[in-house]
Amino acid sequence: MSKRAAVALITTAMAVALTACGSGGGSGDKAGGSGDKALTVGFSQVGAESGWRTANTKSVQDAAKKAGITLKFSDAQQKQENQIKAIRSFIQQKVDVIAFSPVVESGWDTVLKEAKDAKIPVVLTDRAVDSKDESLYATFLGSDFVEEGKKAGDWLVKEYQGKTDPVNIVELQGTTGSAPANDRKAGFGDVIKGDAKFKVVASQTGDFTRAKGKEVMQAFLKSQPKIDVLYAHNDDMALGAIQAIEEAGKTPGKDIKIISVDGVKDAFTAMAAGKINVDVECNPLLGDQLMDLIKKVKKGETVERRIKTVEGVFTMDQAAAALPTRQY
Ligand code: GYE
Repeated sequence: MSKRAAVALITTAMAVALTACGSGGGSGDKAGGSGDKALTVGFSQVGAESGWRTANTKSVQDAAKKAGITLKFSDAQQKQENQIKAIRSFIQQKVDVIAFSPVVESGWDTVLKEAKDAKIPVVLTDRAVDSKDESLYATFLGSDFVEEGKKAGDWLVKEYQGKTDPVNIVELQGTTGSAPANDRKAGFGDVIKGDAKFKVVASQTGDFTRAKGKEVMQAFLKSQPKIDVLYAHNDDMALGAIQAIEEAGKTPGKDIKIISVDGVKDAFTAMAAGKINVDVECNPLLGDQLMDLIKKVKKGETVERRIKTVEGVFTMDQAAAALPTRQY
């Protein structure tokens, strides 16, 4: 028998067994054991704006395949209207579960209500929404972005401990209105506000992309007479900014210290070369955990409302050693 035929046989046998056990259960699972039939999941991804995102997309697609889940994948190209359209189309197609990473935090109540009315559970991944009504989604899996911002701030405070001269900081924000941009800014601001020597002299969005990161950094370099530190909300913007700094004849990592977030391989390479001083890790490999959650939610099992990813902080002196084992 071919491997595929054997798998099909086992799957069928399992399905029969599960239907048999499921029929007596009746804990709100309408189709008795339907939780284990092949699920169809609609997944609306933010876009393909960064290395982090590429790794996240691959993780989700690979995990779905591994879990035997049919994934309807839609790329929103960083536009909320595209995500709303995708979610409506998933509702129309009657998918089992909708998962999505909301590009911005606000403005989701209407479409989430539509999913709820259609009895399709929603799982948030990576980014959060600011909806007051928590019944609009089952759970949220992702990083604590405020914490990441705080870690970035903590590094800075330590780096300038005992010094009194003003420290001029420029900030490259992520996509305007997105949870990671809002929270990374807030967490960082919270930590540095305790010491008046830290001054954010310019702060603007670079939309989480290399091209925008470079462009905005060029403008900062022109308008700011003295920049000591760059805080970039992600690696792609930091990498773009490094180009701008080098083209301006300055040395990234020395003349301008760089704090970044994500921890993608390209940034580790730059860090090992002395161009990024510290990188706060944000793990994009959420696929397997997401598929587990989706299955549980579909079965009506109780899941935690908020599941946080565990992450570290890497400094320049650790970069070279850590580089070979980076998975994204
Ligand atoms: O930091 C950035 C990406 O939402 C955590 O989105 C994610 C962020 C990540 O574009 O690189």
